[in-house]
Amino acid sequence: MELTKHNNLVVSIEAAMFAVLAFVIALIPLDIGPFEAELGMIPIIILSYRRGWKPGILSGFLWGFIKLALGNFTMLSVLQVLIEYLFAFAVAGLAGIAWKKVQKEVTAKRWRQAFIAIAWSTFLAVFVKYGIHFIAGVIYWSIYAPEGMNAGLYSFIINGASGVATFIIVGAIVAFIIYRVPRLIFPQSK
Ligand code: 218
Repeated sequence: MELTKHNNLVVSIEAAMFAVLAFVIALIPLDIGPFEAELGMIPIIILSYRRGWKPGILSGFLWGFIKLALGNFTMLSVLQVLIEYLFAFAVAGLAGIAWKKVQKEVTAKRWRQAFIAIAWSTFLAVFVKYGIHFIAGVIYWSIYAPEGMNAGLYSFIINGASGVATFIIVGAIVAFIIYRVPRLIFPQSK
């Protein structure tokens, strides 16, 4: 097989494998009522530093697709499901916009710089994902708001707290994993 085709195939297979890993890791019950920390973002973000944002987005999309295929989701409307389980999961791969930077700093063992790049790019991915859940929350989830509470405030509290918890936990674990096993983000070329 032509080398670029072979490489694309390897990248797609990795995207699928990391999506399965994300699904499995996210089965760890970290939800407290309506609050959550989305641990499944860990493998998607690591893949996005390994292969870039496009494979990262593909992997996030596949993760959402697996959740839908296995019935691991809450449906309030068809559009809500598409927005919250395909679009919002795909954007986890956005962290990959820092992939060259993260790879460069890790190669040079400039850990402080590497952690800064991991922090802002993980923040970006989490912020956009929970921004989408916030909007979906205002539109679709207000029926669950306590009596008299404004839909926007309710969604902001739920998704804001979940986003902050996700950023802190996922960011710290991704940084720790890359620090301990840097070769995870460097594909072996043959
Ligand atoms: C106010 C509110 N409650 C629940 C949801 C749904 N939501 C929030 C965060 C993450 C996810 C993906 C599955 O973990 C979902 C479906 C919301 N948007 N807003």
